[in-house]
Amino acid sequence: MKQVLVVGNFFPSVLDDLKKDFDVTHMKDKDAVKAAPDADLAEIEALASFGWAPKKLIERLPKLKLISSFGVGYDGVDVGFATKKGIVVGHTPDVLNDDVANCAIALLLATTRRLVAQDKYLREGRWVSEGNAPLTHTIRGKVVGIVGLGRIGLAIAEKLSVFGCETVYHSRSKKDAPHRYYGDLVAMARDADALIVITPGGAETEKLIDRQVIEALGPESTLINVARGSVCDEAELVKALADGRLGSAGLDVFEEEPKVPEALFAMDNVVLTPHVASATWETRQAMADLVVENVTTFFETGRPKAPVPESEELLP
Ligand code: NAP
Ligand code: 8YV
Repeated sequence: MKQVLVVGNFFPSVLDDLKKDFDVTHMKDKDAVKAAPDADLAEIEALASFGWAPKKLIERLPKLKLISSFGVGYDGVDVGFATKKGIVVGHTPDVLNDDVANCAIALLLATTRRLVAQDKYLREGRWVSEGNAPLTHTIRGKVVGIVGLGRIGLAIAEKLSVFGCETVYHSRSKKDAPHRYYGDLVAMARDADALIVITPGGAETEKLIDRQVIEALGPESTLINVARGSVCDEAELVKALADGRLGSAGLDVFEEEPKVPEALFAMDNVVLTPHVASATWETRQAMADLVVENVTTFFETGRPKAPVPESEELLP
């Protein structure tokens, strides 16, 4: 029987389903893997993890053929090194588009309508002592710039149309989409009332949202980041919010999760969520099922159900 290493707190169904066809070793976290003797890893042919497969781990798995990663983003997988070693990578695209897009829209509305601050205002008794809470801003008629019009970006654009927003977008290449394309991100930020960032993480997009983009967005506008913390220059973002050079922000992702800059905690113009955009029972189950399917289809057919593009050169 082929050996599969499962790392992390997966739903029990993942272990139960894999055990039907494979000899499964479960390690609860990265530290358990780091502490495991090499002999325990010597026969492993597939790895299932929460987006974690650095070069150091891959080097310790001499028979590895497949990495099945939970999550659509695989910036924590050294896909370049894996591909060089002939190791295929699978991930969990599409099944999470709807919930991640919902979270982006929820953050946009919660931030522009100051929902968290309004809730606090009421609970603190200020409605009674000070009267009606301050007015906020509508998103109807506003220009929303999507940074990364991929699977999730398109789902966000579709939902934005219901709210009467004008959607524009930036990515490296122009898409076949009915929205205005900006090759220049700073120009888009200048024209937009809000940016929603939904690109992959990793070196290519590191600090794509830098001081220049933040300042072009400006004091009346909103930044929503549901991509990766690395995509935004967090220190610049915190400074711009504190100085009033950026109007507001809704953030699901951070540079050093689970650490979040404490300066943000006191800001009423900021809404924070702990990397939960895909975190519904339904979507997480669909992602878990796809992690299993990637392993089973790979060993049956030579192709995981959802390979990352970089693995295509290795596949039949
Ligand atoms: P996707 O379909 O591959 O779309 C990614 C988009 O980003 C593409 O339009 C791509 O277009 C653009 N892009 C890539 N590199 C870029 C760059 N350097 N500059 C500008 N645009 C760039 O991916 P997806 O399925 O929509 O997922 C996107 C990302 O969302 C994931 O990789 C993950 O990081 C994040 N995510 C976060 C959560 C969460 O819980 N917060 C959940 C799911 C996903 P071009 O190639 O033309 O540039
Ligand atoms: C996952 C995500 O929850 O899919 C992604 O890229 O960021 C989230 O949906 C996260 O990767 C869990 O490991």
